[in-house]
Amino acid sequence: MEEMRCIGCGSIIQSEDNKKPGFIPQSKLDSEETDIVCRRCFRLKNYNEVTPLEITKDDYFNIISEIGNHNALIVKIIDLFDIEGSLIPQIQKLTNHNDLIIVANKRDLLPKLVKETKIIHHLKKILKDNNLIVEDIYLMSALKNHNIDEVFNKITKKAHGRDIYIVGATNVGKSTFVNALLKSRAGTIKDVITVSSLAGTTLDLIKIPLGRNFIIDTPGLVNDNQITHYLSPKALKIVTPKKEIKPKGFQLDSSQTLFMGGLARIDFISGPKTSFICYVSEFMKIHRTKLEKADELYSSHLGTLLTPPFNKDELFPLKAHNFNIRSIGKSDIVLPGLGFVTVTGNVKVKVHVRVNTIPYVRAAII
Ligand SMILES: Nc1nc2c(ncn2[C@@H]2O[C@H](COP(=O)(O)OP(=O)(O)OP(=O)(O)O)[C@@H](O)[C@H]2O)c(=O)[nH]1
Ligand SMILES: [Mg+2]
Repeated sequence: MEEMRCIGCGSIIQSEDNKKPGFIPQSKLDSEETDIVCRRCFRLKNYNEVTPLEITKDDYFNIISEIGNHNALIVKIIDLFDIEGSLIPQIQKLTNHNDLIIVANKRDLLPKLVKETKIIHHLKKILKDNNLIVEDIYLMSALKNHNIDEVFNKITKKAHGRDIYIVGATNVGKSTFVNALLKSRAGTIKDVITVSSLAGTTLDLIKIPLGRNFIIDTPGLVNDNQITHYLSPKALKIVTPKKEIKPKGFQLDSSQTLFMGGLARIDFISGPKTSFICYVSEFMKIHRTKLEKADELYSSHLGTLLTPPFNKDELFPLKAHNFNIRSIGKSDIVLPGLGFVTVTGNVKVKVHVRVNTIPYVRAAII
């Protein structure tokens, strides 16, 4: 008999161990007819209740490297709000150099003003810096159903009858994309695959026949560089924007500091008075203070005035990086996973972010 799989997360259905993926009580299993969902997916979908269960990095690499045995098209989803955290440069090697297409998701979060050509230009540079060779790059919003059909048509054309694997880091929207395709192509009404703001929702391959070939949803790689991986659900709600990011501007003199909650800090070391335009979640609390008071504020008010973090578990040391920005135009200081801050002209800044996340400066995308 063919093994049964949970349609929500891809796990093999079992009734032996309720701590392992795919668990469903035997009594329920006997009464169930089609489209079985495991208890974890049932609780997530119906009560938004999280049962922590992560696949290990080894499991992930085993599942993904299996793709390398097939002649397939790899569609790698990137989160436009955390490009670096969701890049996974090793994906090309892991999938045995099958053809690779990049789809940058969550376009709805970036201001409409941002030109697509600028985003693509920026992505191309990052991909090149990471030695990734890609067939094409598309932008979409899986959640807002923006560009879904266009992306589907393009990837099916490129697939030439091969199966299409949807891969990427956790939380980039792989399952949301496959659900959107099912709605638009197969006429399903509800989300078939479980999606959530939790990292590691999909646990195994989910193979879906669509048109001439299969589309296969895959688990995401939990990436140590993704700041969101270290935050509690409460903090995640603050850090993750829900809609188009609206800029918040601060006129700063040098020797002033901006705190993004207690998660990041930008010290304006030197340069003429200028505006720091913050593109972060609408819920993020931004504090301005004098540079000379910043250390004291951080040590005495972290977790109270400066939140998130909210509790000891999500405390992590910040590491400082110096940038001497020389530009006749605008530059973005990118705080991976949190957003970016646009400055104009020549400014010297010190950027403090969580160790393991690397901030950087790019030509402004707006
Ligand atoms: N704003 C926005 N949010 C999105 C978009 N696509 C997905 N999301 C949200 O991102 C979160 C993760 O979505 P999933 O589809 O579960 O992500 P995934 O890549 O399948 O994650 P794993 O299965 O954990 O690897 C959910 O809260 C989605 O609602 C999008 O286009 N825009
Ligand atoms: Mg998923």
